[in-house]
Amino acid sequence: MQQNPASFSADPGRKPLRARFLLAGILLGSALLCAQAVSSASPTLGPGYPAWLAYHPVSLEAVFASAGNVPDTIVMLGNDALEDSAARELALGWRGMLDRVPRVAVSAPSNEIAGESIVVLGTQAEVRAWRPALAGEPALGADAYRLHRAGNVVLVEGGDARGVLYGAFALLREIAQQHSLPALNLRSQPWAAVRWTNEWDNPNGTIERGYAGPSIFFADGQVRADLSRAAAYARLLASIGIDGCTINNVNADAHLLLPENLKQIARIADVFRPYGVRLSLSIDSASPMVIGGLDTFDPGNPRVADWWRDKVDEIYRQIPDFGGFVVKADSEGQPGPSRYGRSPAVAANMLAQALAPHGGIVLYRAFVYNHHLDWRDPKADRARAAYDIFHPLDGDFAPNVIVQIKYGPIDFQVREPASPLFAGLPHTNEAIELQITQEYTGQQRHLVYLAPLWKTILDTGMRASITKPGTAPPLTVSDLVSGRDLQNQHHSLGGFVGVAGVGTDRWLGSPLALANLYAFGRLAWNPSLSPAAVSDEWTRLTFGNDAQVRAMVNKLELNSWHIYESYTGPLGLGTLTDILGPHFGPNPQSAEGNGWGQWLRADHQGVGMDRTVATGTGYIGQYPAPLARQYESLQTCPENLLLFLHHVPYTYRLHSGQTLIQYIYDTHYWGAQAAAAQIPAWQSLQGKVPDAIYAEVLKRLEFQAGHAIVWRDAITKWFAKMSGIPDDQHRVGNYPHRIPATDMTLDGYTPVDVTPWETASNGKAVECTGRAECSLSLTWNKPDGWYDIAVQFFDFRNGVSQFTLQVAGRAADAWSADANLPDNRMNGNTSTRHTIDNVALHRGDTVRLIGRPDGTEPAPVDYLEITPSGQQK
Ligand code: GCW
Repeated sequence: MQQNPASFSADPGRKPLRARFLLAGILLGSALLCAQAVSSASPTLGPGYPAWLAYHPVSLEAVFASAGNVPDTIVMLGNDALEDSAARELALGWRGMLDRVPRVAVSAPSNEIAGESIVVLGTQAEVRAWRPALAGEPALGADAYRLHRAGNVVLVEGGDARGVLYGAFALLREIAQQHSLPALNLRSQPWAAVRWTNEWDNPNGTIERGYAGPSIFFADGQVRADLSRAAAYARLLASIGIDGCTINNVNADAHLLLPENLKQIARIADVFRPYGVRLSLSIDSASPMVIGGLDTFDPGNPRVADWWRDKVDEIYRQIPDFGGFVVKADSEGQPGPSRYGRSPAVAANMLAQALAPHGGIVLYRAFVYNHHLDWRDPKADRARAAYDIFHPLDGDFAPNVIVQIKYGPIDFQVREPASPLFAGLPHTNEAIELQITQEYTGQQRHLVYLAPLWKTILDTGMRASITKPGTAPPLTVSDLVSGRDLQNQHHSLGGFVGVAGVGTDRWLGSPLALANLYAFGRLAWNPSLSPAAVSDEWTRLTFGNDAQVRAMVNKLELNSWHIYESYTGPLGLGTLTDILGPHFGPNPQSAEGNGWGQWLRADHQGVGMDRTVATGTGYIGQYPAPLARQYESLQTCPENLLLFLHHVPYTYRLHSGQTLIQYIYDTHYWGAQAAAAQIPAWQSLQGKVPDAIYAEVLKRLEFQAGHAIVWRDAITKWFAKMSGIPDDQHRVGNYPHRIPATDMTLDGYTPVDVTPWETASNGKAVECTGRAECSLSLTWNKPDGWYDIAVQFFDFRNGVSQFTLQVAGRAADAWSADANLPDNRMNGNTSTRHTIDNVALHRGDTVRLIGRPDGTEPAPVDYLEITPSGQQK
C-alpha cells in the first residue's frame, strides 16, 4: 500500500512549487532504519523495532474530518537540521498513518500555497517573519511548542528549532491517537530544563544493569562503526522531549577522555545532533592521574583545575554542543574528593568552572555513602547519607552544577519514600534520578510499569512555603526539581535523569517495558500527567487504537507494579532481592550482616529499620516537620512505607486488623496468583497485536508467573522461619502436590544443598554431573485424571541443558534450559518453572524426567508439582 517515492515529482495535479524537495532524504542516511521499520505493516521485533513510533494507520475522517483536508505539503520555514528532522518525521508519520506521500518544501512563498492544506513548521521568529498574525502569544520559551490550526494551515511553531521538532512529534501523537485536528490549539512547554538519560555503557560493549543486549554505542573498546541505532535512539528520545544523553557508565572509564576516543565519541554527538539530543559523559574524577600524568586529582589543586579546563576545551572543539559531565565520586569504590579532604562542592565547582564558558553543566550525583557501615551499630543508617553529606553544602554549588538525587534514599527499590535531600537543598539546583532499566524491579523479565512508583515520589509534598506558611500545598518533588524554590521562583536549572540501559535488543528487551522509557520522557516534560494517561498514549502509539488492545494493555501495565511489589518486598522493606548478586531473585538474608546498609533488621520478634527520631537512626528527622511528624508515628505513617521507617513486631495489627506476618503471607500468595492471571489476559490479544510481539511478551509473562512462585515461596518460608508464626491458611511450607527431586528415584542425579535454603525444597536439589544423562522418576499412585505438571529446575546463564518428561515411557514434553538468567548457581536467580498442562496420568504410570547437562550446567532440578488440571498452583 505504500506509494513509491519516485512518483512524488510526477504529480500533475499540483502547482509547481519553488521548493527544495527533501523526500529523497527520507530513505537515506540515519533515517533508513526508521523508514524500514515503519514500512512494515505489522512491526516485527527486528533491529528496526520502532517502539512507539510505529505509525499505524488511522481514520482520516476522525483526524481531519474528511480525507480532502489532509495536508499534502509540509512547509519548512527555516533551514535547520532539527526542522529538517521534524519534516522528515512528519513525512514518515504521513506515510504510515495516513498512507500519504507529502511534499516537503522549504520557504514556499505564501501565494503558492494559498488554498492548499499545508503543515507549516517554524520557530516563532520564522512564523512572525512569514505571517505575523499567525505567531502565538505570549512568546514560547526554549523547547516549547504550539500546535495551531488556522484555516488551511496546521502550524507547528517552536520556541526554538528543538521546539519545532518536539511540536512535530506532538502533532504525530495527536494523529496517532485519532484526535480531531480541526480545532487544534495546543501549547506545551517542558516542566524542567534538564531531561537526560544516563546510559551505563562500558567501552567493551557491556552495560551495567542493562537487560537488553550489548551497547548501541560501543563494542570491543571502540565506538561502533555503525551508529544507525544511536541515531534511531536519539529519534526515540526526541519524540518524548529528552534533550540529553550521557553515553557511558557512571563507573566511568577515564580512557574515554583520551583524544583518539573523543574523536570517536564526537561521531555519536553528530548522530544525536539532528534530534536535539546533547551528548554528555560520565567522568572518573581521578582522570588527571589515570590518563593525565599528574600525581594528584585534588580538585583544590590548580594543576588539576588546569588539566580539566584544557580537557573540556578539547571536548568542545570536537563536540561544540557537548552537554557536560555526570559525576559519581566517593561512591561504591569510585575515587573522589574525600581522598584530599575536599567536599563534593569543591569537586563539582572545579569542573563547573571549566564547563561554564561553553555552557556545559555538571550533574554531581548525591549517591555517596559508606558501603562499609557497621551493621551492629543501631544508629548507623545508609539512608541518611545523601542528606548528611549534601545538606550542609547547600548554597555552595556553582550555578551550573545540579545535584542528581536518586528518588529514594537507598537505591531504586520497589518502593521507597522520596529522598529527604529533595527538601534539603533550597539554594541548590536539583535533578531527580529515576531508573528505567529494571535493576531491582524484575530486570524486564517481570512486567513492571514504573510510572506509578515514580509518581508517588514526584507527588510527595516536601516543603511548605516560607513566605505564606500553611496557605498553599507544599512544594512537591516535581516542583523542586523543576527549579521552583520556596518563593516559587525559578533557579536557573533542574530536571530529570533516567537511567535507561537501552541495548541492541529492541531497546529494552521486553516490548512492554518500553512504556517505562516513554513514561520517563513524558513525565519529565509534564509530571502532572497521570500514569494511566501516559500508558494509554503509549499503548495507542505502539499498538494502534483498537479498544480491546488498549483496555488490556493498560490494565496489564497499570496493575504490574502492585503485583510485583506483592510477591517481592512488602511495606517498604526493599525489594528483598539478592543484593550481593545480580539483584534479581529472592534472597532477603543477603541484606543483613554486611556493610552495604540495606538492612532489614529482621529478628524473631519483628522486622524493619527503626528510623524514628525517638528511638531509631533519626533519619525521619531529615524530612521537613509535617512529613517527619507523619512518618514518626506508627498511626499516621503510610502503611506502604511502614517497614522502611519502623521496626514492627510480626504480631502488629495493620489498619485492616490483619497481623503484619499474615499480611506478608497473603500478599505474596495474591501476588503470585495475579502474576499468573496476566497470561490469559495477554492471550486474549492473540491476533490483535503483531505475532512477534505477542510471542515475546507471552514468553516473558510465563517466566514471570513461574518466578513469582519462586519469590512467593522463598519470602514466605523465610519469614515463617524467622517469625516462628505459621500461615493461618497453612500454605507456607506445605505444598501437597510437590514431589521434591530428592524424594524421587534417582538415576545418576545426586542431591546437593542449595543456598539460600529458601529457594529450593528443603534447601536441596539434584544435579547431574559426570554423566551425559541422568533421570529421576516416580510412580503415580493417585487417581487417574488430567494433571498439570510443573518442573522446577535451575537455568544457568551458561550451558543449555536438555530436559525430557516421559509419562509411561512416552515423551510428554521436551525443552531446553536456554534462558540467559543472571547466575550460574542454584538459587532464586536461576530457579525456573516449566509447565506441561493437561497430562493424562493413570495410577501406576512412571513419570520420569531426563536431564542432559551441558558444560557447567548440570541439568539441576528442584521438584515436580503435579496438580489436577485447572486447580490453583
Ligand atoms: O544501584 C546501584 C547499582 C550499581 C550502580 C550504582 C549507582 C553504576 O547496583 O550497578 O553503579 O547503583 O547508581 O552508581
